[in-house]
Amino acid sequence: MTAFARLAAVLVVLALVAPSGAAAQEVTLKVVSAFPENSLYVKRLEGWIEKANDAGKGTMRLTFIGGPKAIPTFEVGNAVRTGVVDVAMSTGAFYTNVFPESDALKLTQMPITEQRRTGVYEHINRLWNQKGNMQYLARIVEHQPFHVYLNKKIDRPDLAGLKIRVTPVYRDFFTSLGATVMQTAPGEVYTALERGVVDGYGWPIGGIFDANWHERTKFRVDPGFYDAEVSLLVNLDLWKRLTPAQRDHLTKQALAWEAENEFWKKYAQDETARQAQAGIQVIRFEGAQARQYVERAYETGWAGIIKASPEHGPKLRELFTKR
Ligand code: 173
Repeated sequence: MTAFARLAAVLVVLALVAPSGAAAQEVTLKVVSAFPENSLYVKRLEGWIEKANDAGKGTMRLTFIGGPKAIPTFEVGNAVRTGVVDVAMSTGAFYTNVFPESDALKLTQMPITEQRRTGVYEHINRLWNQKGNMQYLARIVEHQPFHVYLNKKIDRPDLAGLKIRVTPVYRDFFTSLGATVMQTAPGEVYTALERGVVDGYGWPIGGIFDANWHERTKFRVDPGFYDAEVSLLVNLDLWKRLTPAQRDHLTKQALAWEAENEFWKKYAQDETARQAQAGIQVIRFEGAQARQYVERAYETGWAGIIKASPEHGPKLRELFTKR
């Protein structure tokens, strides 16, 4: 062998055993969920991770660490901010302790596709970068209005004398309707109902069967209000460290999942029917009363956001409100 051939052979071996090119690196990311393991959200997350890993061999591997048993619901935001985890599935209401604007995502009145087209997504992501040290990767739940679920009957929009389980999503609205509110993570709702600690709870149209809350639910109040948001968040330092190929892969996979959001429209219909079948009665406000109820939800919701963030709240309201 010539010296040149020997050198070439050595280089080939080196390239095989010690890949130095970024393209050859597989990075492993830790993923957590702020929602319980038994939720449909987590089932869909696990399915997504499997697909992303199949497509990402040699580029990126996502490992699911767990739900609130691994990191408590209201700690997940800080875990992403500090890089204790790399990726989280959560909702803004669960990380207002990181920055209060997070809870405003419930108030978006246009689909995420439109948010991306019109620059609203860009605005959100910049704020999430700055205030949360997070990349706002994708919104993977929408078309899911929130409702009040009750075990005591009401005949007008008045929750006086009732104790209602909340998160920040519902706090200002339900308080303005006279409720006494008690915050819990989703994982504590069943026990609170079982013990009669609460007379009802806020939750989207879908999901009350996941942990058998339907067994402890007599009424749903219509109409719904806002739009449930669940999103994928990535620690920003990690995001910046990824190679372009890794970022592209993660973005592509997240967008593919986000593109499935039509799913939630059918799911809302199915869950409505399932609730009726389970004997859950509907308390329905009609006409002007229904309109005022929803208006009040947005008024009190935005008042809460703007009070917490006079700096960013008004702009978010402008961007998120359908004209
Ligand atoms: O826990 C909640 O009621 C809540 O805030 C929420 C937010 C988004 C989806 C589902 C629940």
